[in-house]
Amino acid sequence: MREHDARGLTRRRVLGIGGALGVMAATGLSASAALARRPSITGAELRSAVPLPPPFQVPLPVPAVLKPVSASGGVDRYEITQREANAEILPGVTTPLWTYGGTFPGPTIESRRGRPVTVTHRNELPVPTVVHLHGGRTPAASDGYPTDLVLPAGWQEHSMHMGHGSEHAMHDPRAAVSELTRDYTFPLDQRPTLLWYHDHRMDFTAPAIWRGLAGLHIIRDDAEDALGLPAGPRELPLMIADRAFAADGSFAYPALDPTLRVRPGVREPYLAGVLGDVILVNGAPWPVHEVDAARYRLRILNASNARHYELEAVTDDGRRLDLVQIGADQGLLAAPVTHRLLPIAPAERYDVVVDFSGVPIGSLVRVVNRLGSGRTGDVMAFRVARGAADDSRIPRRLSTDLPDWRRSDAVRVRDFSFRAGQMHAGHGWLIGGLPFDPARADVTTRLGDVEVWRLVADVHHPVHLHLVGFRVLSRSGRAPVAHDAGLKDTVSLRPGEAVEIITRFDGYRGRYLFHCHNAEHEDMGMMANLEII
Ligand SMILES: [Cu+2]
Repeated sequence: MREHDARGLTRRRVLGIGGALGVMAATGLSASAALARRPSITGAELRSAVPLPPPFQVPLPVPAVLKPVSASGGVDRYEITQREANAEILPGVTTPLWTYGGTFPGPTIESRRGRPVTVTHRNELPVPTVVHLHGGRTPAASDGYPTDLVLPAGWQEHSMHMGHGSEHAMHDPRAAVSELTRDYTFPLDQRPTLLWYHDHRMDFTAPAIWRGLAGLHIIRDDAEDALGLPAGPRELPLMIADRAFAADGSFAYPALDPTLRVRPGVREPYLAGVLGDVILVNGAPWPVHEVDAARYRLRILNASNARHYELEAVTDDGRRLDLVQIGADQGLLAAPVTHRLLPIAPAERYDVVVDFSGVPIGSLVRVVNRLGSGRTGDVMAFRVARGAADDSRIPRRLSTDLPDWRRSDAVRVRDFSFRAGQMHAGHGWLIGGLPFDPARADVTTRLGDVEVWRLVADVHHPVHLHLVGFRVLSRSGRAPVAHDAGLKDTVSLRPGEAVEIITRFDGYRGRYLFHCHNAEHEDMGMMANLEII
């Protein structure tokens, strides 16, 4: 696509803030009511039909680190089988899951910066799958485009007339479909950080993640190792995800087609997003973890489909501990930023250090969610079990390699609205007024170009760009907020907000995506193509 075409497309998409605050069909809120209320939740909550355990009883699991099947030739090779498995998530209750390798979360992959990894995924699930490494700087062929399906054995395309999902797959001439297995190659030539891999199948991403298809991938390098941050057992990945449980112990989900084979979508009350009434951390409900009275590095991911959190660490005597942020989605900040309250939207990651040394031995530090109510107001707890020596530190300078793009570097500015609208004669979520179409060119840009994007929202939309990290330039004309620091790949648009981001499209040419990471919005059209030429 020629550049002037791309510019023409951009002009057609220009929308003022006023445009984005039009009718809010999904919530029934008028624009002024939405602004006044700033609803803390976008979505509707399912209620579990089984008894729920008291908080802070189940120990925090830490996902096992996967061993490579081979490390020869400078490449780490892994194999993961996607399969059904049962887990005891609530004590005494069996929950059937869709898993990577039999567990939820899936196994963690640990890598070194610049050392390539190949993961052979084998699909033994009853539906097609797609793997995306969120935050990865990945060649397009391994980035998990939603129509690049891995089909299970014996899969037949079903009833094309019934679901637009199948039509999309069939009508995307560029789809690279494979049978049973696919090798995903990740060069990992990027800043060290916490990534996550999850399903990204056309029209069915949200229920597939909900059933368990999510895992962590950590990239490290020598410079980060040398900083002296808390490490070993004092570095904990925390994948936070809400779920609800049906009477038979399975994860409840309001899918129109519970087989997830043909018809995409969710029942009407849940069109804005599916929320659960149980908060899982690393797959355990409201867990507790014993810690030393020392600094801990908590690598937090919000893997929820639609739930936002505002996290606080509160001691038994009501004191709020500092959450010292050292990293964002795409790695270390330049310098630490101290928060008392940390908002986290779906797919965002925050790397924080919490110091338990001033907390009385034997007492609890609760991680609470100020956006929750009742049981969803709790996330997990740490029990400070013992005094201990601590030679960790938080350097005042954490990194010196953050990109410093300026507005004047940008060769173009694009505007995108993220809002509710019509899709296939029903409810959809649209970018620039359009539902996703794999065959349409939405953004075409040249490798190496710097661009400013202005994103406006009706309700909450966590916007994610594949391939590249970006920096937040402004929020509704004002300076970014404290937790916008560093290099991000997902930015939380709050209701009625306009956010400017800046990035350089480098890495690889090819077909990528940008989309809302409210997983239900994503399945209902809120994705667009990003073609780098
Ligand atoms: Cu959204």
